[in-house]
Amino acid sequence: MIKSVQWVLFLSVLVAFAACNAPPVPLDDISIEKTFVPEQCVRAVKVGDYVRYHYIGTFPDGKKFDSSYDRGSTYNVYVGKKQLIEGMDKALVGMCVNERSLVKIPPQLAYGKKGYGDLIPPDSILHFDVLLLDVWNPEDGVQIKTYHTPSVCTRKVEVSDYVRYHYNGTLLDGTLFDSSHTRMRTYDTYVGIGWLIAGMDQGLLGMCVGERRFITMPPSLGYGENGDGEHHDTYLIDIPGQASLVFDVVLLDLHNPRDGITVTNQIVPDSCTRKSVSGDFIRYHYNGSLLDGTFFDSSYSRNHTYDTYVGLGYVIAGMDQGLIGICVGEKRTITIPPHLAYGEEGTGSKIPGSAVLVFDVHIIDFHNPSDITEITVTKKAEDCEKKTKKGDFVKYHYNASLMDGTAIDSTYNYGKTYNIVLGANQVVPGMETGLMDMCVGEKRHLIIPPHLAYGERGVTGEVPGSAVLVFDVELISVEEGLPEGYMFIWNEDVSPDLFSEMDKDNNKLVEPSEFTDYIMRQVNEGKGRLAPGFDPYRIIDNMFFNQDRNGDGKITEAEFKLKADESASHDEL
Ligand SMILES: *[C@@H]1O[C@H](CO)[C@@H](O)[C@H](O)[C@H]1NC(C)=O
Ligand SMILES: *[C@@H]1O[C@H](CO)[C@@H](O)[C@H](O)[C@H]1NC(C)=O
Ligand SMILES: *[C@@H]1O[C@H](CO)[C@@H](O)[C@H](O)[C@H]1NC(C)=O
Ligand SMILES: *[C@@H]1O[C@H](CO)[C@@H](O)[C@H](O)[C@H]1NC(C)=O
Ligand SMILES: [Ca+2]
Ligand SMILES: [Ca+2]
Repeated sequence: MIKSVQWVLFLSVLVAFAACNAPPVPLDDISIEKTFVPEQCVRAVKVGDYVRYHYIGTFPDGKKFDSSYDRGSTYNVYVGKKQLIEGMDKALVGMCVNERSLVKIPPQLAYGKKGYGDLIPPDSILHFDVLLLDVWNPEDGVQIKTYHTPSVCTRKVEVSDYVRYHYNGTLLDGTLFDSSHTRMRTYDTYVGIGWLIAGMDQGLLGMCVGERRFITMPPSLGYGENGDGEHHDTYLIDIPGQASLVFDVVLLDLHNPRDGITVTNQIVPDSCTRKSVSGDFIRYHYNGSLLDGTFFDSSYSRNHTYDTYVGLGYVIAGMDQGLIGICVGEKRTITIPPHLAYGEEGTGSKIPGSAVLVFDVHIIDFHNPSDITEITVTKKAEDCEKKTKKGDFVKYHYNASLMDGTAIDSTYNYGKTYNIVLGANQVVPGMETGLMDMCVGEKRHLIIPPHLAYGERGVTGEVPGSAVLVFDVELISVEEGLPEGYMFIWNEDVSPDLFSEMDKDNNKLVEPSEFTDYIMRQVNEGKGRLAPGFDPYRIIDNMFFNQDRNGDGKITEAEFKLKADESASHDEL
């Protein structure tokens, strides 16, 4: 054990002796040992390039005479322009960024016989441990390398456009100096009008939303000779002087302040007789997304249409415009620049400032508060003697749906007609109108606005609020009503002896049963008529009640006369 240690020591002394005393091995030329070669070399240094590099200068014995690290900044210089010792000018050519080499330079390619002041003795061989960090050429412009192209690109960035993008900014050696991600928001700016460093102003032009590219620029188009230390609070590191910059950019949004809305992907139904105008009330479904496809909201998620007036400022300006001139059933994509949407502020957590919004809309229905029931006769009656009027008792079939075709109800489901007295508020006002002046056998198509149907509230589970209704009706039968205000009329002259005819048991009182029997008999014999469509017994009870002035359940002859003399009410005999 001991022996071998001595052996090692002895050897090392020998080597040291040789290094000190033997004359240096004469070098004709520089020698380069590459100690690190990066996987990729985008560009090798050429004569005339400008480089930034770190180095440690030592003598062959290891003694350090200089180091850029000690000065805390890279050495920046043109290559091949005799600004460096000849050996260095040679050694740097062909180097790649991030490459590290040990360069040995003989004195004739360094400081020669003279040496350099006190620092470099005459005839010194110099060793430089060099790490190349940056290379550019004064001829360089912006270099753009797109590495992801979106499948659709309807528009490319032009001068004076406003863009939102994410980026990572690195130096050429990969050192990250800034990223929009660290601020967790996009970088939002005008392009091409000097809001950005020149390299970005140029490098963003022609970009599509969704595109990803590397934008590489020389310092003249970046932060120049002095770099940038002013953004200390936002940047991860200061940008050194004379540094090339590489921005990895993904474009998320793009518009021009002069933009209006755009309408695309229109699918207009074949039959469109009416287009929305300002002041209409629209019910529609929508999917909302940002320009890069990020979804932010949908009416479908609420299972409810979005309902609003259009053109009156109830919605964002772009939507107010985009919903004009639209048909029921139409689908369209409305793209809205931020100044017609939520502006520079954005809204909520999902719509960033200056965001362009894309709405895919589907119009379910619309109406105007001044609309009346729209009646279209779809089948005329063969012969029509009488047309329906107020008070008539009508029987009809209907199929009801919403404007988008959703079925709501149909009499065919119940296998029987729907029966009403017209004008008696038994159906919604729009339906009353729709069934007037109609002939038996006639068919009509009715479009009823919500204010003449179920209003803003609708019918839970059946009719949505503010829905326009569509009815196809067929009139099956009509029973003519009595003149307005009458519930019973005589077809013939009234018997002069009415009271005694009613008072069957002759006790000088008309009891309810006597009254009812009598009226029903007149109706059955065709001498009198009750208003159709109502419960006859309720009408008769009502008549009795009117006649029985003192409310004792019996009508006396005096009560009978008194009532007959008045003739103010119609429900009398
Ligand atoms: C920037 O870096 C982040 C985080 O490493 C990465 O998710 C993103 O894709 C990079 N590129 C861009 C253009 O944001
Ligand atoms: C919407 O309707 C679907 C299916 O009927 C249901 O699963 C969902 O919970 C509803 N969403 C809301 C917000 O009501
Ligand atoms: C909204 O998105 C849903 C789900 O992708 C889709 O079914 C619906 O048709 C879309 N609506 C419109 C108006 O584009
Ligand atoms: C209602 O729909 C049924 C079945 O589609 C049809 O046979 C009938 O004619 C329709 N009625 C009206 C009044 O349109
Ligand atoms: Ca009696
Ligand atoms: Ca009485």
